[in-house]
Amino acid sequence: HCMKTRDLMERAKLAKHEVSRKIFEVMYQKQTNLCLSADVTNSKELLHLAESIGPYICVLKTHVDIIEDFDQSTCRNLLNIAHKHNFVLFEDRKFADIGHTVSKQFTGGMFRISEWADVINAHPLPGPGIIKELKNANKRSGCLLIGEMSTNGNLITPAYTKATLKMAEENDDFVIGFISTSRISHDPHFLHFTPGVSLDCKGDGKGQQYLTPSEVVSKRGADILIVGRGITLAHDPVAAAKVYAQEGFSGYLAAVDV
Ligand code: S5P
Repeated sequence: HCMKTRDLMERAKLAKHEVSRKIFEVMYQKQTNLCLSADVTNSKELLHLAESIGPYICVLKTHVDIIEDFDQSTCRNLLNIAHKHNFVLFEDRKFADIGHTVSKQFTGGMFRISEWADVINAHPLPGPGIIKELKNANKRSGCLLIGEMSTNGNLITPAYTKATLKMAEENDDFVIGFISTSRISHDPHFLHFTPGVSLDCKGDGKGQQYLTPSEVVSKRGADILIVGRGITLAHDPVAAAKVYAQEGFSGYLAAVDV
């Protein structure tokens, strides 16, 4: 049983959502569990990162609301690159409001996230209404619940994380996993994405706390490592991405289930 959940094609079969199935398949096909957090502030830089680092990632994570020159062509181009290099798009909007509001934030405004994002995320803080309304707005995207955060002094408690798991289990036709810093569920169909990953830094002086790729994958049980500045600010981002991808995936294969 121990190695079973490390078997990506096995997990793809167990997936309850089209998007998690796709992610497991991409991880298997490309032998990578790296998610690039492409936190840059203009479209050209974003598309350049997607094009150059695309071959080494399974997921590209965006914060579209920090892009100064955003328009719908940014998303169209990003979708084309995602298709070409076989990765999925994750908009890290962290929905956290009442159902009525989040459904508008998800589908409308300038960003029309539901039209292009394969993966979105939400804080479970407001209660199950947030999940229900996001799902009603567009169930083709898969949702990650934020069950833990990487930042120093965050207010999340073990009871909150446990309640997050329950909410995920009750909505597992839409919730595909978690943002977390440890393994929240032993159910192999749920994905665990872990941010706060760096090979060089322990923190950023602004609350972010870092662990290494092997720590998050081997010790914390992450499926996918989220790396931002460790790659984007590296002297050679492509070379850095290759190192993170290699460390992350070898750690994933070697890890026993935690
Ligand atoms: O708890 C969290 C959750 C997230 S999604 N801590 C995080 O750092 N993130 C995101 O991961 C954050 O918004 C940023 O986009 C990325 C980490 O970036 P880095 O540059 O610190 O690697």
